[in-house]
Amino acid sequence: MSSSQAGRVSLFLTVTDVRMKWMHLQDILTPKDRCNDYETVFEYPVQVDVEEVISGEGRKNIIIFGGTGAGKSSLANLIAGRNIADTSSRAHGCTMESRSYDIKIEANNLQLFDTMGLNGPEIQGNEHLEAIAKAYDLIDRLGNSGGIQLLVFCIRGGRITKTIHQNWRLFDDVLCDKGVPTVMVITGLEHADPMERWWTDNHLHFKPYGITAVGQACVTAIPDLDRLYEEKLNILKLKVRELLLRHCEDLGYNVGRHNWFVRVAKFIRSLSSHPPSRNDMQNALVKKCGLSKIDAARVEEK
Ligand SMILES: Nc1nc2c(ncn2[C@@H]2O[C@H](COP(=O)(O)OP(=O)(O)OP(=O)(O)O)[C@@H](O)[C@H]2O)c(=O)[nH]1
Ligand SMILES: [Mg+2]
Repeated sequence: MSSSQAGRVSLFLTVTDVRMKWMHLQDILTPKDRCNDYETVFEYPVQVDVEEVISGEGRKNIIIFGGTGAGKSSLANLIAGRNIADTSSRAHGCTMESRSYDIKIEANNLQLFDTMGLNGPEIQGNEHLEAIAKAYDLIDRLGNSGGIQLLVFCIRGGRITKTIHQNWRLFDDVLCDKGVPTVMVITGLEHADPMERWWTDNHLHFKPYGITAVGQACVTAIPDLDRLYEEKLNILKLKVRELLLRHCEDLGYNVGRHNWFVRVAKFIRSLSSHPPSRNDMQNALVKKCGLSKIDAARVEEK
């Protein structure tokens, strides 16, 4: 028997499955909630995130990318139907930083990667060493969990800037070498009626930049703190979920991790307004990313 509320579920375990679930729950529960033996779990209602219990095998990786403040984290929350991602966290973040969240849509286990994109057409100062280290971390996690099944390009309805274009290049051209389907989600359209009109009016503007998508959704991802638009947001959530499931590949894009990383690191370096010296770069790659000296030297090769 179970009852759910706001993305969490109370489990009242039956005797038939109590032993297995008890073992799993011991890993998830805080020490305060743990029981010393599984018999006591019987008739012991506990609160756990249902996705935590059911995620894992056959999981598909979806990367949300786009410029600073485009609404990526808000979009992750819209898709999940609850607050999983921190919004407006750029003050503490760095390009290519990412957080991942497990969600389940119908029978699909998905891992949503909420990433931080470029906040300008160039990377300033020393940030690019940090960005390279974050890229390494992202590629490592993706490589270990089956690669990338779908890209979601998140942009705020408005004109296309150089920064938007560079973010597109970073993820679509460089990280995925054009080998992963991309869908576009346009946010900030709460005043557009109908929202899809934005796409009809603007899609041709993407052409000169080579930005193409296999599907798109026009939405608002604005947080509904007072729950005034619950019904409307629910419709948008279903629209975006349907878009993701329709275009998510079965097999993930996953190439040899070293070549993959070298390609991305070279591009990030090319965006730097003041690239560091060869030595600083190689030391950072060895220290921050755990690369061998030989691999670190390859990032420098033309
Ligand atoms: N009006 C409006 N505001 C939005 C929308 N989506 C997000 N916001 C707001 O825009 C701000 C930035 O949203 P985030 O979701 O943090 O954007 P982000 O792309 O994750 O930002 P960074 O992680 O900092 O790059 C927040 O104040 C959101 O509430 C939208 O569709 N419409
Ligand atoms: Mg964010």
